[in-house]
Amino acid sequence: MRMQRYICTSLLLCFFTSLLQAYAYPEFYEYSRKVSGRAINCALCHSHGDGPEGNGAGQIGSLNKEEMERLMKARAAFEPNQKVDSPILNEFGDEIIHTLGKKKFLELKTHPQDFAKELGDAIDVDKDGIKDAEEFLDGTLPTNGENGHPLKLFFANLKKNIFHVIFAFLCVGLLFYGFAQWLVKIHIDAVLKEIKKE
Ligand SMILES: [Ca+2]
Repeated sequence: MRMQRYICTSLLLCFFTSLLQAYAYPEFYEYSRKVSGRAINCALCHSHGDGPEGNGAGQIGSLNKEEMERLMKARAAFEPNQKVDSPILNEFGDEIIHTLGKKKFLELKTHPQDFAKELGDAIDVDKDGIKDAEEFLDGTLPTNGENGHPLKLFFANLKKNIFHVIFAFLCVGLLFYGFAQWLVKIHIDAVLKEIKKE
């Protein structure tokens, strides 16, 4: 009886261990790291910077029942366009599964160079103006609006604030014009005074 209980417990443990297997997919961030030269890691797609394994917030070991249900639902989202809210993925990770579907995502493991193309240019979860597929290739974080390729961020911010920039230039231009006119008037007055003296 004790032996049967031991076997059952072991089997259950094996089952839950396989169920809880972390499923980090380093192929993607390793490719991003290779093409960008930047030190991107699990934080690219996961809630926790160290990835899904562990007991920290956003890691497998800390999930409660409701979070486990969300995790299982996300892992079963094999086809695209399903609502995904995985507790171990960040917003970008959720969006990948939503856009591609788990099946397509797993297929891309063997050719991560096609990941950006498949993801397309419709997603920008941090709304910094740089598409997430580009951020993947640039090795920057799609979930951090202040983390991006410096030049792309500059132009994206310029585009976002173009009316403010134009207005600021107009104000500065008018200020300089007024100042120049004032200097010209002072000069003319001084010349006229000199003429009158003569
Ligand atoms: Ca972005």
